[in-house]
Amino acid sequence: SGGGDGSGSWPSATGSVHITSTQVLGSFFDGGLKSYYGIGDGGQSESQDPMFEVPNGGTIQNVIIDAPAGDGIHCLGSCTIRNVWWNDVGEDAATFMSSSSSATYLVDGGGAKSGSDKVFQHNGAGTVTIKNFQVHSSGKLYRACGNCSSSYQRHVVMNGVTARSTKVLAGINTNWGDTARFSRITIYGSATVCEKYKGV
Ligand code: ADA
Ligand code: CA
Ligand code: CA
Ligand code: CA
Repeated sequence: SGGGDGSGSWPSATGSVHITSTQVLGSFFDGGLKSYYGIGDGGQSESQDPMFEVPNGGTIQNVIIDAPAGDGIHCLGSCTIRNVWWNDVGEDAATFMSSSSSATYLVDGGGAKSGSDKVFQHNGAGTVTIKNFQVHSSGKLYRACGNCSSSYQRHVVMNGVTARSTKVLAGINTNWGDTARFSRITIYGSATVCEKYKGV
């Protein structure tokens, strides 16, 4: 917490919760900064179950996610992910899935470590905002899906992000009109800020 730019201190868990199936949340869930773990194998196989499914308009906050973390958080529509900390990202950390071009997904505070490939995976339409967030030892902080069956236009706004040992901040498909905006970015080591792809 603190900092406002993703430079705050990484929290310790207040307890731990082993889950064995996806937690299908209501419109508001506060995890009390406990550690949740137990879905999937911690590796990169696709189609692992998510840890948490958040409904359209829902908020998940104050959660620590530990391995194995499966497919992370799924936002079925607009959502807020506030002060959520991934100690070891699973296949990815969260997936944004709305079919509406006006969907807004907000990641506010928190951080992610050890995402072998992607942290935030944008498969639906709309705009992902990532603010006051830190990422360590990961591939891409954000990727607009390059091969999903719906070639939506996808947008990302990063405001107050600190990256360490991370290869790429955003990967977007310029042929589909995706956009990425950056402000208050701090990079330790080297990173590509925006990698442009051709979606297929
Ligand atoms: C890979 C895959 C995509 C999608 C994504 C995900 O990037 O190529 O089609 O499945 O993973 O949602 O994890
Ligand atoms: Ca994937
Ligand atoms: Ca990992
Ligand atoms: Ca995934």
